[in-house]
Amino acid sequence: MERAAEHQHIRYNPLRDDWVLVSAHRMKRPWQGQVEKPVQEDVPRHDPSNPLCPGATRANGKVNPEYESTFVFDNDFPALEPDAPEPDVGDHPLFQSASAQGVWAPEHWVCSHRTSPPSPSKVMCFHPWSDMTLPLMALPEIRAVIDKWAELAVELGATYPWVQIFENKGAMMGCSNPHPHCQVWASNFLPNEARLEDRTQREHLQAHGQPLLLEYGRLEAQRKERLVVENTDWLVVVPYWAVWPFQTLLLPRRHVTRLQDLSTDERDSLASIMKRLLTKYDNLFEVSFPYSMGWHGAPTGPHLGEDCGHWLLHAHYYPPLLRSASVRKFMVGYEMLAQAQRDLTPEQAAQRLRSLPEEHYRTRAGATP
Ligand code: H2U
Ligand code: ZN
Repeated sequence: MERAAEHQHIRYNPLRDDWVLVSAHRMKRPWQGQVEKPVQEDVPRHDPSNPLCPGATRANGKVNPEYESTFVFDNDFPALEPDAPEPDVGDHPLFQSASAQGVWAPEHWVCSHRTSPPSPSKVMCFHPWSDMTLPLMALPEIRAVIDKWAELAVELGATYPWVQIFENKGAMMGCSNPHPHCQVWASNFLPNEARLEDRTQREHLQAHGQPLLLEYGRLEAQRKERLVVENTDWLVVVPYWAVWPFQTLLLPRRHVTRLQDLSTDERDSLASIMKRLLTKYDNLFEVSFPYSMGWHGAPTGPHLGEDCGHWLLHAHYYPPLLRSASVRKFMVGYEMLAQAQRDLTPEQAAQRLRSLPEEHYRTRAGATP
């Protein structure tokens, strides 16, 4: 891979069936572009006017309980509602639309003693403190987050075909509230990314007899050059086809297709590997590292009874930062009009992340926590 670090080339992403241009030599160019404002790290631990805090009043007038671990509530400004009216289907193939609501088999919620379907848009607070983030949380606290994710995947996945769990971390990624939280959006349709990954994984299994990501993870575990962290159940790599500078892919070693199928041990080891990865991320530029992350697993709802063996559960981490806490990668010009392009190679990014300490810079001796 020596030559890859010096010469431009394109790499294939089998999960998205597209290509990325790698032009590592561009890292040497001077930067006179946008520099982000320093990230504000002095968030108050409790702010009664923050609607995500324990005991605070939300926009709809509801008061949050004095929660001590995770706390889930229905999004007061949901992008998806269970009872949206049917749209006009369109009068021409070039003007198509379709329903974007929950598909409700009433027997599901009647059987589970519900009188109405669960809201498909949830907010989940990770911790009662606003100045906490996942890498700073204790392992049992992260484990509680994982258990709650799995619970929501079961609850909403009982009928919704796709349950998207995602975290936008940091103002740079559009996060509107510093309190540690994620969102869950469930839909009656497979969103584009899900549809694409369903097709590519299905085709790979048919053509090669092995699930795409299971085969990929095993190869990366042997090759090691893109490995960031690993343990008995999980590995994290900067994927061969990564687009964002420090993008990573979190993969289980076992053929598990959904979050809710993880064993107790796998949940504990997931908490551990998340803490190690996110600590390295924060240590890279000594800043609370912004990213968007999310889980992808086999579709649910009506797909629960189908063979989804082509899927492997995984999480994507997409951080925007490139060369410092203040210089980010932009997906503009060539990326919007031609295809994704990256500067440093995935191997160089993995090497940098691998070499970082696993002790968080804010808790190191002498640091002010
Ligand atoms: P983001 O910062 O990732 O957007 O998450 C905050 C979410 O919290 C956002 O989706 C919701 C917003 O709609 N929210 C409420 O549901 N109620 C409130 O009172 C404030 C914020
Ligand atoms: Zn995916």
